Amino acid sequence: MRCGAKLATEMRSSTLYSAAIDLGATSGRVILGAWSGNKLALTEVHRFPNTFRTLGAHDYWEPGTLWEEARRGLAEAAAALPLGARLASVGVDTWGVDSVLLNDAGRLVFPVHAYRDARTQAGLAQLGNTRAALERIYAATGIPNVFYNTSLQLAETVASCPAVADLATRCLFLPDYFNYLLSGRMENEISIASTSQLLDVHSTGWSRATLDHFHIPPHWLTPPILAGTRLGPLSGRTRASLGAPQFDRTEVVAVPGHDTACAYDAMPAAPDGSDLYLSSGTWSLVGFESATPLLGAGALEARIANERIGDGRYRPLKNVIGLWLLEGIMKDFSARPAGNREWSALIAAAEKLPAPAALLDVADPAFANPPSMRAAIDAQMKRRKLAGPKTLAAYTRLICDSLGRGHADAKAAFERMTGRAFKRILIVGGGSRNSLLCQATADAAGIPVVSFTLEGTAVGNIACQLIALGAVPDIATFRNHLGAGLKQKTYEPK
Ligand code: LFR
Repeated sequence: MRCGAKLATEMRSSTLYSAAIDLGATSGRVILGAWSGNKLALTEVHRFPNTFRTLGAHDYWEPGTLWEEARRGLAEAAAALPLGARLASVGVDTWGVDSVLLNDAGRLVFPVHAYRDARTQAGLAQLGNTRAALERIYAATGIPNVFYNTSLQLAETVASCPAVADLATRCLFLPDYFNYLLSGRMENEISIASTSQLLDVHSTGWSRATLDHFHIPPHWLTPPILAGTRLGPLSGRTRASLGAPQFDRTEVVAVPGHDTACAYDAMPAAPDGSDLYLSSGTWSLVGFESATPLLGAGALEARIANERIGDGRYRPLKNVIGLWLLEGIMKDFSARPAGNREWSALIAAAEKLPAPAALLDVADPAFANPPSMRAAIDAQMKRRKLAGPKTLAAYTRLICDSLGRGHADAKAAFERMTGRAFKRILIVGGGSRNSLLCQATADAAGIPVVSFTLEGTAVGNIACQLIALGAVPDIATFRNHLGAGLKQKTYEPK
């Protein structure tokens, strides 16, 4: 949606302030963006840790805590504005797949499970063992059978608590839910909807056959909106709770609700499509943009997820386990580097070690949510009759080299299937600061890795708001402006 040309001109001439609420599985942040003279300046106004809580046999998020932190961040954003300035807009993105069930009055009718909850394991195995159903569902949704899929989660909810089918009238994904709290509007946004394994891969609607397969009430979901839709001003309640005049005309914009979609939007990629994208954080998401999905037996075998860009096009990607491995190992060594200096020292120590004789099989399902990551890695090494690492630096080396190989395998699979030849891998996210990981990826893939000092997800989130407000014409123009001022580092393959 665009606002009038007059307003757009007015906005271009002065600074426009937008806030990104970016919720990650291990940390959340609120970032204030100031857009002026075709340049985006970011200020991180609030950062907080996030974690799921285990209660009995299950894992849950705390939506109340997340909302509280989001509101605190908005208050900080208002406090950071220059005198007299106002916040033009706000947008929310989160990790994928997790959802809330509500009634028409917007009340939560079921606890919010976290995607690493083992409750989907039985459903995962069942679908994995039913080839015909697996093929049908992949052909319908373009999403492979992964333990965290919303499809498996909602199927388990309905099977274990059948009464929920009557209690709940709506299913909103997490960013949709926060958009609802902010604006009062219940909508499903397409990029986050596409992580569910319930969206029809050939249209922008839901796959009825897939909903039926998982016994999910179809009325829980409404036709997804595209990213960039303006949801309206902050609701009276939210506006009142924030109190400050800076929020008087703040608009809620449905940005790409999926953090990975936001991160991809921020990639200053070559317009000819020759760059492969790597969003590297808790997960490694390797993919590219495409007008068409990648389907068929080869794509299913390679576990390619045809997630959607906010405008409805495709982001075929492979999800490699990511730095979750390293986060897990840190817990086992209770030696988490305190700051950037300590991180650099650990990476430098790992870089000095000889390359490991054999790499991890990063697709091992045992790595999904183990009680001890070190024990899970050791068990795999033992099973394969390999000597395991002993020190934190040695684990770090093994993990980074193995992820590099995983990234390169994803590239090879995409090239095989599309006939494309990627020339560079662009990396954003926490992993872009990890020189060991960047070099390992370049070495394994045989092409340069270009890392950007860029809060990719927040930048993509804000880019969508700027486009919705009419301050920037489209994402290609935004990337052009962004690329001009970015610091980058290139890792050549050795
Ligand atoms: C990254 C991410 C991935 C998704 C995983 C689980 O934060 O959104 O894209 O596959 O979380 O939802």
